[in-house]
Formats: sequence, structure tokens, C-alpha cells
Amino acid sequence: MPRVSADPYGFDFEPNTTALIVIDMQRDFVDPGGFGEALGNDVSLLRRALEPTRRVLDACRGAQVMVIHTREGHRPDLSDCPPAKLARGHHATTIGDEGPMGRILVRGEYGHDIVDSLKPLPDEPVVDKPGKGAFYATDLENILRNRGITSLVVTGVTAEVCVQTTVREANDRGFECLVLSDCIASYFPEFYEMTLKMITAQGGILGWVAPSAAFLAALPLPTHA
Ligand code: TIU
Repeated sequence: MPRVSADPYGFDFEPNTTALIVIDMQRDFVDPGGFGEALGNDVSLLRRALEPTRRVLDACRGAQVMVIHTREGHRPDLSDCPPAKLARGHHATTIGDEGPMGRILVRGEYGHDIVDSLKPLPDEPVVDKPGKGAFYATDLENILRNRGITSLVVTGVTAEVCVQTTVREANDRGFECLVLSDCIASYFPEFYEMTLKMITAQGGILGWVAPSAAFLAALPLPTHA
């Protein structure tokens, strides 16, 4: 079984029971004019995760590892958006408002979609989620169980919000999570560092962490008939 050199110890995985999950790599989080900026953040801090994630995505596709994408967002009528989520922060611009990339965090809008460099292929599930965790109010768990997936390789944004929430949800459901440290990012450098520590503390209380190079080194090359 392939083993990734990881914290707090080696992460063993079988490619055919492993899925790469790319969390919320949407323009609304990584480009100016979207939700991230509306919350008062410098979106450029997230962009460092894009290129490492693209390399991992390419490798997983080549190795026939299942790939799943998620997007945070809401129905155009916002009926699935909790009023508290709309109101919290008292921001001048919020979910559903018109921005330079369309209505913020609304499904079907340009800003809600995934960045071009990580664009899903037609056979890769895209899970639309109303919350921070990718399991809450979605069919993600069904999709994973139906495909016999037991391990997740986790990438995306932001580290302490949607990534960490999803890792916690996955961990409680029995999935083993390897978070790729250079493929996640936060608007807050200290939250990024602490997210990694929270996952691996106490003997891997939530999962494992490794740089993407360690995962790529362990990923078996595709076999050709
Ligand atoms: N605000 C923030 O850091 N993140 C989110 O609102 N959503 C995700 O992390 N995707």
C-alpha cells in the first residue's frame, strides 16, 4: 500500500478507495469582487494554493483517483441561506448582492463557479453546499460510500472555515483525511498554521498533513495495458 510521509506519521492509502476533494476553489473566494473580499479579506493570500492544487489535480486524474469538487453557495431566491448568515457582520455587500462577478455566492453566477485552472471535468462530481462543511445538507457522503471511498486527500479554501469543517465532518464519519499543506490557504496566516496543528495534534486527532510533493511522490504511476 502506498505510504505518504506525513504528520504525525505515515498515511497509507489505496488509490481506488481514495478521493481528492477540492473545496470551494471558487472565484468568489480567490478573485477580487466576490464573497471573500466582501467580508473584508485580501483574496491574494488564497491564490498561493491554486498552482499546487492544479498539479495534484492533474496527477490524480492521471492516476485515476476519484476527484470531487465543492462549491459554497445558495439558490437564487436565497431560500437555503440562513438569515443569520446573511446578516452576520453587517457588511455593506453580502450574499445575493450584485457584484462585478454577478450575485455573490449565488449558484449559476460567474463568481460562484470554480476558477478556470481547476475546472471540473464532466465526470467529476461537483457538490453544491449551503454551509461550510461539505457533508452538511449535501449528498457527498452517499457519493463517497457508493464508490467505496474510505480516504480523502483534502485541498481548497479556506483552511479554518470550509476545509477544517469538512475534515471534522469527514473524520466523524470514519473517513481518513490527508490535508495537503500547500494546497490549502487562509486569509489569516495564523489561522492557516493553527489549522494544520489542530489536525495533527494528539496523534492525528482529525487526520494527517503533508506537503503535496510527499503525496505526489507516493502516488503510484498509472499502469498502461
Ligand atoms: N470566510 C471564509 O474564510 N470562508 C468561507 O466563508 N467559506 C469557505 O471557507 N469556503
